[in-house]
Amino acid sequence: MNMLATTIGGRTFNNCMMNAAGIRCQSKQDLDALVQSDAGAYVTKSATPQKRAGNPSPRMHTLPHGSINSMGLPNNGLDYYLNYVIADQQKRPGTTNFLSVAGTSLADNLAMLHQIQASEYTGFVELNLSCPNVPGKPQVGYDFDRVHTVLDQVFDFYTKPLGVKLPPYFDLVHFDQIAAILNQYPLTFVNSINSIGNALVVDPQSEQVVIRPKGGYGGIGGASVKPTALANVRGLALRLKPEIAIVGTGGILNGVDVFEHILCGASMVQIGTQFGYEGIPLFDRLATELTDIMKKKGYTSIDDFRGKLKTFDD
Ligand code: RRO
Repeated sequence: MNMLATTIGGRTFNNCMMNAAGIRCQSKQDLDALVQSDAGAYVTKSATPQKRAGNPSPRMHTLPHGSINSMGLPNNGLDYYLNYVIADQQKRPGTTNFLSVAGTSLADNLAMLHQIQASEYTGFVELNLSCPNVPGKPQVGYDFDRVHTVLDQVFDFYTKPLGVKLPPYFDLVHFDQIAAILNQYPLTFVNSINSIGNALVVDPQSEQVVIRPKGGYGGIGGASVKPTALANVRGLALRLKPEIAIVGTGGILNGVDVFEHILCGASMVQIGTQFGYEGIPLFDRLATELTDIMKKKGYTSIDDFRGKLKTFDD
């Protein structure tokens, strides 16, 4: 058995690393490159029912320790991604990938999930409850009653494996509250975290914001979000029922970062900002780096250390 293999919802992946939604996964060409890569799976750009152009540019900006973006859900529409994952499933039976959906209303999410339920698709769906960048549309993940309503209505009819992509939480009481809701549903996984939303980056030289949408407000990803991501992965791993796997996303640049996410409880990790900067070779590098760490420590599978972070109370 491959050292980096992982299992979620009874599906096995050869490698526990993959792209994060939105990064190099919007076109067929992007997705084909991920299929050919060392990544253990891919996730498609979050889809809306119809194609969207997204927000005006500049809408992404590189930072010394990460990135800020306000893309505004540019995507080719659900049909495009659903056709892609179904065709891929026919070509490569036995593999599982992630289809991300992010309706800007509950009605849109339900309509998309009805279409997926009725289709031949058998892979994972990642329901994005945390897009921070659509003007006038708050992040569902910060409205706990709304999360309850959405999941009640989804699980009324949806029977295929489904997970949710969450925003970062910043209070332990919020970990308790969101976990108490998520534990009521047959979720296959929870993905934590999306970007840290509605941050503001200022260029002191030009005395201007660095991205155009929403007056410069956007989501932060990359190195600077790692401690927040680890806190959320660990916070959820300690509170969710064991049937719900954790996908850890946020601040991964190297094998040590992957190792830390897994120690905090992640069964799979996703890489966003750094995959955007580095492209496909990233996955080979991370696999080598994580394998080296595991060999030095005498671990032969990620289950040997997953969730086993120690505290001073242990
Ligand atoms: O497209 C975006 O602006 C976007 C989305 Br949907 C998301 O979930 N997270 C993010 O940082 N950007």
